[in-house]
Amino acid sequence: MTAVTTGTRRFRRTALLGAVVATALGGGAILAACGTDGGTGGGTGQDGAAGGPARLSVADSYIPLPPAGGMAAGYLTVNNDGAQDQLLKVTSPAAGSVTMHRSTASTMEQVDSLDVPAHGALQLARGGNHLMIMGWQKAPALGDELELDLTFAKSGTISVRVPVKELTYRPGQS
Ligand SMILES: [Cu+2]
Repeated sequence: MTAVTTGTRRFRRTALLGAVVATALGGGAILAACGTDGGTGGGTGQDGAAGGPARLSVADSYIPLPPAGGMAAGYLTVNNDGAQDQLLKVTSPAAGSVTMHRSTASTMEQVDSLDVPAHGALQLARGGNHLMIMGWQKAPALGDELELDLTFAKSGTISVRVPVKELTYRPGQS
């Protein structure tokens, strides 16, 4: 199952990411649009090596239940405790097509890759970057776990089993 992080560590990592993103964007507008569910992220720099390998883990993945057999979104966070990497491709044995989309304030566009920053996180979240999944072999149902295979430039392929959740689900709510 997904890693259970202690509350303290999780909070610290989230706070760190927020500070980094806010600095990079010179403001919180885009963060507010794309990262409002306060996902995890941010490396702590524990291993400190600037040129080492990427060290990726996937957290908070879910697929909101799509309308019968229709297009679904996919959300997850790729945490990186190492050097920069790139998400190049996502496939699933359960679906004919998985594409990566980047959202802007008013539109979205398909992209060929998404950056996973060094000691940071790539977040696919409501209102921001996301996956679009279609061509189901079998219509997903609540409680299903669907495999997604994420291919990265440096880290190879990471397979995750992604739960199908209610349409209104958001990770980390309590
Ligand atoms: Cu999209």
